[in-house]
Amino acid sequence: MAVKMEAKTTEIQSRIRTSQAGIVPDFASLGHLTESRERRKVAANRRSRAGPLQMAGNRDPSGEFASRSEQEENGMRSFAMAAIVLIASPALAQEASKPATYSTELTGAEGTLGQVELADTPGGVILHLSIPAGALKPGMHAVHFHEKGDCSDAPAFKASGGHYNPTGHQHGILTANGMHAGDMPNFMVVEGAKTEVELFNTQLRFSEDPAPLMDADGSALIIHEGTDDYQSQPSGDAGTRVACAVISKK
Ligand SMILES: [Cu+2]
Repeated sequence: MAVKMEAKTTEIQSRIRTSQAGIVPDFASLGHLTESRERRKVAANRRSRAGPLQMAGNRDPSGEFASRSEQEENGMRSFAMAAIVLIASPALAQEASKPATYSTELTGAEGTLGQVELADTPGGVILHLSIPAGALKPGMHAVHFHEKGDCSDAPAFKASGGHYNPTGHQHGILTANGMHAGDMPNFMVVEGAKTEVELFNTQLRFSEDPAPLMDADGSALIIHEGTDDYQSQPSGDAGTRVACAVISKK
């Protein structure tokens, strides 16, 4: 299960990275993907309009019978093309819609500690963390979505509540009745290096059931001092909360 999730995350990352020259997979790159699909759609429409005219110009003038059957054929072709365009349009329009995004600051014990970017996709929520060098202790850290959008009690960050778990599961990807909707893999902070992490959570959406991040009391993104063991109850024995970000309806 862990391997499957990792593979999915890798696929998303490589899709985003290959779409743009930059290393940082900002959400403009998603727009770039949909933009090129839009261009293909326009080109396909142009071809379908130009097609029958070009074929009429190439008509063989030697026999009326032959040109009539060609005309019929051309008519059939343009009808078939129109049908394809009509069938394809709803799917293309759906693909072209850009995901909703949300940006918020990550707060530590002494103020701003980094940046959080979220994107709401048909398959789940993409989380992108940007944390400057030196802001977090080097090593592996747990990261979860917690149940309330409240980071007002720094440095404890207990006001954010427990893990976001609207579906009533146990904590951890290694647990039989797991996992919480807010559970995610640990990430690495390298000494002296900026941290850029991208995770994909298939259980969450911005506002759709069964696990909307932007419900009445919002949610919080919490980073812990230690590592999630993916099985201890109720929160993976991940240690103190060291950073918090509010996620709520704007
Ligand atoms: Cu947590």
